[in-house]
Amino acid sequence: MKALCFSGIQPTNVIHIGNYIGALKQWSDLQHRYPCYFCVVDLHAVTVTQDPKLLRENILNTAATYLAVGIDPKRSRLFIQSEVKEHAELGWLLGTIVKIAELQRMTQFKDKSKKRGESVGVGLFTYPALMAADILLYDTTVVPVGEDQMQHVELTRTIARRFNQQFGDTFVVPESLIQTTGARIMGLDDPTEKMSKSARSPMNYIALTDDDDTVRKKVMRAVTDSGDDVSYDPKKKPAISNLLTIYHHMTGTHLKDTEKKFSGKGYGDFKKALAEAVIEHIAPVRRKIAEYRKDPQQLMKLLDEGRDAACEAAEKKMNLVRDRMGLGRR
Ligand code: AQP
Repeated sequence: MKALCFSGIQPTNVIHIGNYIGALKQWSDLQHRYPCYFCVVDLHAVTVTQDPKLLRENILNTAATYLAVGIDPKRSRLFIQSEVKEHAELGWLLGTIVKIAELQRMTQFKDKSKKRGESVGVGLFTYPALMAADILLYDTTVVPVGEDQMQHVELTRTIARRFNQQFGDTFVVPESLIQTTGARIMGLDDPTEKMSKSARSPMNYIALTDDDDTVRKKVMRAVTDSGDDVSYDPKKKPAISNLLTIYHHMTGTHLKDTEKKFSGKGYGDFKKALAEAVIEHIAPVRRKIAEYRKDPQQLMKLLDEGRDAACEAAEKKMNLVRDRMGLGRR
């Protein structure tokens, strides 16, 4: 069986360094090991209210970000989820396979619905069925995910096995591929919650499009712990440990070496170094995003090509699924 990788990001806002460390950075390496499908998952984005004009902007910015971090359209298929209709169709069908109790156990749904109360739509609840469809449509074998998405990949595996048992061998059962350090980057304004695109304040995250001064301001204002020693201890010092983790991912420096380097220097010096490390890493990405956005024709052409290739594979799989389930006419 051919190894294949699928992943996606919701175009719900600007992409932040949590998305970069937890997902994008891995993707650009993975494409050298596997054929990859990288999708802008706009159907997932609308599971919470979006402004239509802004959503279109965010879709193109997200696609430009994929390219800017090094996703190579010659190696990988880059496309927009809603442009391949089979995602929605298979999402519906898998919704008939997954159990309500399984969806109720999803911690991401619990967290997101707690914040939104009565206004939660059914789509947010059935989100994992659509995510399973995204993955299973392409015979994906590996799914690079942050810790927060692991539960959804586990459920995808359950759904695939159940479908195969009920209707015969149809889907490949995929594996999660997770980074051990820095899989969960926490908010700069609150190290007890993960950094999130839809955070209330932009002080929560560093966007890949933030200019240098904004990065400096956000890092310098990031919440710290009591005391002043720069040491890694996620339980006792969650804020500084989070900043150390980001520093590690920006510079490749081991945590112990960074602790040594800043021993006796206090938080201020460390934060200044962190801000410069982040800038050095993301400023070229920001410039490339701007270049892709300035040349819409190139971006559109690449997205057309990605869509066509994805459609071809998805159509083939859906023909098999319809056949196995006895839908429609032959
Ligand atoms: N804080 C994070 N640390 C590490 N990885 C993260 N990811 C997200 N936040 C962090 C990883 O980024 C990928 C894309 O995520 P998504 O857009 O599908 O949705 P999400 O996980 O819900 O990301 P956000 O930023 O929190 O968006 P909103 O606020 O819109 O829900 C995933 O691989 C995820 O693990």
